[in-house]
Amino acid sequence: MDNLATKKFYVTTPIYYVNARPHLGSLYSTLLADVAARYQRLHNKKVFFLTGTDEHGQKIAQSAAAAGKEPKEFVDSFIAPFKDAWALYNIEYTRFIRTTDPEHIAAVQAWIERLLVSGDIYKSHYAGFYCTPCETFVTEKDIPQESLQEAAIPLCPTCGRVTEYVSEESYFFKLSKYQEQLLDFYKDNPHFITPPERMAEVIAFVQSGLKDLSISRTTISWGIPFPGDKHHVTYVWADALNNYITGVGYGQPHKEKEFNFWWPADLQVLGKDIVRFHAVFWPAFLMASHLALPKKLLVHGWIKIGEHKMSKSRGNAVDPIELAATYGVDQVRYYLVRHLAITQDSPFTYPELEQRINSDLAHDLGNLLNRMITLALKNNLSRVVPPAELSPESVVLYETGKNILVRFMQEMESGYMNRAYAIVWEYIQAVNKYFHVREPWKRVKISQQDFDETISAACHALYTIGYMCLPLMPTKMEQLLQQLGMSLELDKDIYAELLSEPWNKTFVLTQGEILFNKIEPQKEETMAEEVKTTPTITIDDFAKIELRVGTIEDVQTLEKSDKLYVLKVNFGAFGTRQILSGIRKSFTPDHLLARQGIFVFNLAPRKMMGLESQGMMLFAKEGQERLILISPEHKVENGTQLS
Ligand code: ME8
Repeated sequence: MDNLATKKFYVTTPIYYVNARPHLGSLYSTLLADVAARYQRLHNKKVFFLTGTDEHGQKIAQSAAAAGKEPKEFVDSFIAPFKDAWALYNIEYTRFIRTTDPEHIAAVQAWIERLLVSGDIYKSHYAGFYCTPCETFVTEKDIPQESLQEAAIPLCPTCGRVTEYVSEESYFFKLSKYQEQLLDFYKDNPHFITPPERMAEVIAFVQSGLKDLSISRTTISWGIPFPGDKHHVTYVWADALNNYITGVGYGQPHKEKEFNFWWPADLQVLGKDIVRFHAVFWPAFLMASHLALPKKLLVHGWIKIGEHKMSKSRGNAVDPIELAATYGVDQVRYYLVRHLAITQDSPFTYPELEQRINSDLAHDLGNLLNRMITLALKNNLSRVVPPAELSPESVVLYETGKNILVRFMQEMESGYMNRAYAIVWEYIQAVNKYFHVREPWKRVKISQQDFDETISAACHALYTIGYMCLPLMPTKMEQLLQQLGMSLELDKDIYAELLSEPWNKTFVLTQGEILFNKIEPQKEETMAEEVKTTPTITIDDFAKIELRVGTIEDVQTLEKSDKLYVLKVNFGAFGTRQILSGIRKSFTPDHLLARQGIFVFNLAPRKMMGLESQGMMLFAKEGQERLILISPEHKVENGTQLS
């Protein structure tokens, strides 16, 4: 929790190319940054949240020409769609930077001038391949050998599209000079990149040898003019990456104090497609400028539709505006941040989104709040004062809450926001169970005092949950807190307070609107009308099937199949088994990990795609395709048999 030591938090998103409207992928990065920013504000930190748009380069110039517009007019037309989408999703950024902002342009030019003087930028000649969609020079070692042999023009190793050969005078950044310094930095800062697997890729890339980086072009004109040489414009990444410092005042003398306060960034959020630019080029630019390096890069995977990355160019992009209109802003925020695995690629599916809204939000959380308030008010309890003493069950709930809060904060600090919210849901389940066990609807007939105590404990637990979920669902959680009679307190470190305070609050309950309505699942057109049944079997037939509970400890995808997951399932004393399951369309790995399920344990092993499956996982099947995970009501010992 290193960031808690300082009172400021500076977070950035990638700046998005403005050749199309924002889609779910750009929303995802921006949401992660927003949740981090809101979380840190609740720690009473001063927060600067920078996002914006990347507006120069060949790709934008080509898109503008195709649309019959001047580049500036073209890029201007996309600013409102971005700002409107972010406003709709309650993205609370501090500044929206555009790389066409005059102060950014001046600061990038001053940066180049300084590095020309120091010798870190020099003029030479570039001959090689360029990928316009990625706006990147493709170095020889990146080009797959087959691609070199098969065609005169190689394909881009990142996006697989045809590159173009360029041979022109160019300015270079002395990237090679920083190879050792970069490797030392990674060694000294092993947590620089979350997740650590990406760090290994970056180190391998740098170890394989760095070439100097071309940072200017002579054959395009839509870019920042290169200072002192009118034939050149700045290559997009030398322009774009610097937004992270110019956005907080770098190179602007009247903003020197501001810059020194905010820099270095505490968290930079980005997708795995641009990790090399951020983990290699960007630190080297900063080293050359004698500036501190960012504290952490949070590198997330891709949102996929089926097998493909969601992208503007593929035409499979989901529109965040339409999604919010159908499902609600906070519901979409919840689903993306909680259910997409930050560390891996995750499929986006409507059934999964609907299922999460119905089960996690409407059932687990919304219903809990609603049931508790309805019951209290029905029994004339609206002002809930803290009890003189907590019952043993409430003490457990209290202690669990503190423990959950510590684990939640650890995951938030290290960037694993999906895991942090999985932990919050553990607590929501615990509160539901507490309510179920305490049976306040029966208790009220025996002891009013006991009833009041139970309601107070549930209110305190929901209050903690409300603040943990506030960064994720700001509107809904403000409503939740209001129904508990609490107004938002934003001028203190609320998490420190929640951690240290006893349950001593007085709540004033009011019945508000239902927080989350259930979604009527979209009807499957092909759904069979008649109810099918199978012939009856005898009890002896049934006794042949051995069903056991196991915990899923690992989920791997199979390259060759778009349906199968390879699960590692722990059956306790019965060992760990590999089980293949064709459920990729219904669940993300994150949804399955650490969950208990029911398995046919004595099914004869069979081979699928060359791998042995040693059992079968059971699901409830709604309609043609919708699978619902079946778990024991509460955790049981792995290997427990069903009877
Ligand atoms: O690369 N899943 O801009 P860009 C998850 N201008 N995230 C996705 C995504 C997907 N399917 N598609 C896009 C650029 N993203 C440069 C960045 S930064 C100095 C310059 C997100 O518009 C993800 O964060 O292509 C990815 O890195 C970013 O959008 C790329 O946006």
